[in-house]
Amino acid sequence: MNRDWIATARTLSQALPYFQRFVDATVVIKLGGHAMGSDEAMDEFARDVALMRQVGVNPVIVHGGGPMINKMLGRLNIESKFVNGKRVTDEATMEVVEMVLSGIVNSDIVQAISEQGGRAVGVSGKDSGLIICDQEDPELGLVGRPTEVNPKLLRDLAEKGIIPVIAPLGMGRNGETFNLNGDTAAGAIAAALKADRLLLLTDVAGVKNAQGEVLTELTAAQIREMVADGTISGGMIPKTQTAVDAVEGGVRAAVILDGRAPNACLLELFTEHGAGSIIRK
Ligand code: X2W
Repeated sequence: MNRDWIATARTLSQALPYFQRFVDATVVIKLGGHAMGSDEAMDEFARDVALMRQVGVNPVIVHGGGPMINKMLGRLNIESKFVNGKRVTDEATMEVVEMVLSGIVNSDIVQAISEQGGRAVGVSGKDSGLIICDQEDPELGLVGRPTEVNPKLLRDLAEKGIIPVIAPLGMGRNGETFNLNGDTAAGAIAAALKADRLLLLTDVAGVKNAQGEVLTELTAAQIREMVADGTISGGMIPKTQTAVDAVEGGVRAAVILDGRAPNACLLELFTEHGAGSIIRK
């Protein structure tokens, strides 16, 4: 018999304890715009998500789409402006953000999961009062800060085996639509669900020490120290902050990992090896 098939069967057999460990687990996955490299990468991500559902995990997908929003704003001659990594969002920008996130990115992910035989439904934080926001900072315009998350819709969908795919928008108390950073939205949803895992898929291998080596296990206290002494800097600051807030808000563990690596989610959940940096309280 071909050795590859023997190896495949062995791999499946070795995954059994991991499948068992994650039966009925809620795993919130943030898929960043930078991690959505190519059609092939999207198909592979979708297959991994469909497989998770098949073995009894309840995956909840929250996506970003910053690069896609930038591209569309460029086509419309609207300037992209960021303050501390967040998009300054006026009304014209908000229209484009909503159009791209809900109309393009969300529906592409839903379609990719459907093509792999999963049952996925696209929603935004505005559906069923999922994410209620206040304005984060007047300087940022229509950028929201989640104040209330109502995850009942997500529980109802999970019970029926349906995978929710969520665009990071929120509704204001006075009928506004707010733009949310994708990581912020994923963290808030994971905390409201008291998720077993929050996987933050990005385009770096994980949290690195001063020597540039990826640290596989970290605590919230260690992250705080590394931010204070400058070892964690730039875009990794909000990402690690999301992870820390999530674990302190009741998520069992958060993982920062490279979404472009092959089968990143499966490697993290279903093998001893794991992937990226796991952060616990
Ligand atoms: C983000 C939403 C998309 C996002 C934006 O407008 O770009 C804010 O900055 P990535 O791909 O995860 O960066 N919202 C407030 O978070 O995309």
